[in-house]
Parts: sequence; C-alpha cells; structure tokens
Amino acid sequence: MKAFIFDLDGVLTDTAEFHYRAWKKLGERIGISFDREFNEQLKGISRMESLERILAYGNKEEEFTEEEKKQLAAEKNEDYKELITQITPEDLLPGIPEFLEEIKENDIRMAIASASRNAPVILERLGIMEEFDAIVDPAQLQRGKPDPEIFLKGAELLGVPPNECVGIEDAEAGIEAINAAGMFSVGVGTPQSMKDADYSVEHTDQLTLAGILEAAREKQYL
Ligand code: B16
Ligand code: MG
Repeated sequence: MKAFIFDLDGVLTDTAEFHYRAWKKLGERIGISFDREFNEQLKGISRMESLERILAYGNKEEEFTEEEKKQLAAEKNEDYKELITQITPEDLLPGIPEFLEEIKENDIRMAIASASRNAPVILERLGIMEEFDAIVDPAQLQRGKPDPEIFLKGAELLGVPPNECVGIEDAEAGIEAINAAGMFSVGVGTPQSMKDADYSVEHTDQLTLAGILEAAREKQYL
C-alpha cells in the first residue's frame, strides 16, 4: 500500500457534536426539532445536502427559495466556525497521533478526503496540517460521498493508483465511496454500520498499520 486517504470528521477528530449543535440551533429557529439519532444521517454528507435532509425531516422543503437555503446554510456555518475555534491538538481521537506517525515512518503518503469545507482550519487547529501530502478541496468536486470522486481525487493528487490506496471512514456513505473507488476500505464504527468495509475497528485506538496491512493481505489486496 502506497497511500492512506483519510476522512476527517469522525476519524481524526469528533466534530459531529459541533455540527449537531449548530444545526440544532438553526432547526430551532425555523421550527424543526431533531435529536442525535437523526444527526447520524448527516455524517459525511455535505452542508447543503444536510440542510435538505433537515428541511425534509421537518416537512419544510418547499418553504424556502434556493437563495434562502444558502442563507440558512451560511448561518449554520457561522455558528459552527465559532464552535470549532475551541479545537486543540487534545481533540485528536485516541491513538491517532501514534497511527499517523507509524504511517509516516513507513514512507506511506497521506491525504485528506473530507466533505468539510472547514477541513483546513480544523487540521491547523489539531496541529496536523503538515502531516498530509494532499488535501482534497470539496468545493472543486461535482459529487459528494457515496460517489467515489473525492477519494479518486485524493489518489490523483498523491500520484498513486487507487488499488494501492487505503481509505479510512466512519460514515456508511464514505465506505461506499472508498469501495466504489476500488480502494481497500477501513471503517471506524460498529460492525453493523461498517459491514461493507473490507476491515473495521470500533475505536480509533485499534487502528494499526500492521492490522490493516494484514487484513489487506488476507483479502489478497497486496
Ligand atoms: P462543512 P467528513 C463532513 O465531514 C461531516 O461529517 C458532515 O457532517 C458535514 O456536513 C460535512 O463534512 C460538511 O462540512 O459544513 O464544514 O463543509 O466526515 O467528510 O470529514
Ligand atoms: Mg466522517
């Protein structure tokens, strides 16, 4: 394996709670209330698509013009940006600093394939921006996860063929995207939610290079 392509939210750090709080505040303002369980459906999904899902959930899809929707999404993002100023290197998920170090020591290239337009700010705040050889800009893409485009772009930026890449995700839509890209998929989450992953662990501190390479070898990936 020559490259590892990482999702950000839910794999390197947990921003889901901040997304939830910011969407919830917006939801309350426009009369749509939802809980953490519904929020699960927003993981890995782009900002505008998340808004569409919230409006559909509250039966308010028809109440706003495209311009107003952009305004609502911008309002949520302002609150979210305020919340993520709290992020520090302490917010890297357990085991992630060691895992990144292990990959780097083995001369494997690394990229970020996050649907978040705020990814560069978050990587800076986590103090790991310099670890990555490439960061895909989701604003340049045509399609979101589960389309493979974001992972294929990551491989292209690294100059590594997709079949020599590992993709790591916490969202079902993300695993689907990695599989469709023809990469070895690694999931972080419950066995049920990660059932389509080639290999999965429940928690980030169980991620090891040896474990992943062994699983890839078993599946005759290497
Ligand atoms: P933004 P990932 C995704 O990041 C989040 O999981 C998802 O909840 C969020 O809506 C999306 O980024 C867009 O984020 O509003 O910051 O552009 O999991 O792909 O790293
Ligand atoms: Mg994610």
